[in-house]
Amino acid sequence: NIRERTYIMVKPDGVDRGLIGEIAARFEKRGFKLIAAKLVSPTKQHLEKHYEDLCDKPFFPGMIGYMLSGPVFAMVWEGLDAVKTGRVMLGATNPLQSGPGTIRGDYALAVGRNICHGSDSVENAEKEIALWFPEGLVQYSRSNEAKVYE
Ligand code: YYY
Ligand code: MG
Repeated sequence: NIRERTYIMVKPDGVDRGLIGEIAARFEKRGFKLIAAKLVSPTKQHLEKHYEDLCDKPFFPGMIGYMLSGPVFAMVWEGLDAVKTGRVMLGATNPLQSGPGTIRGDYALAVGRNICHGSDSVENAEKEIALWFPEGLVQYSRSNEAKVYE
């Protein structure tokens, strides 16, 4: 589905380390279409909602604290198999297991400082996009579509 959408977020450590452009550039150059983006300081309640499936995990409080340490850069990217491909581009949750060429494999070392988030299923992507962009997305057509897709 070339209209599949995924929620990609540069976490506070990624923002602080100056990696917003680097991470966005990888999705942009791959051929994905940016349909929403903003720098935002989410509340604790908002982050707890985003990570609600993990609320029983021992690392949850520390992870929420880290996510509150600075602003995040929220993005929605659209394109062929965006959810699965986005996860491949991010790399494994633990950066030590992320291959070179992936975002985490190139820029991170610790699981609790893995610089970026990407939706893990189409269903969760839809939930996350609604949570982070209640104002809606940006509609426009791209002139390069026939070069990106056959
Ligand atoms: O989707 P992904 O970010 O790759 O991993 P999740 O299992 O959804 O965990 C979310 C987030 O929690 C992860 O990116 C870092 C943090 N975390 C952690 O700090 N320690 C762990 N053992 C597992 C996850
Ligand atoms: Mg996850």
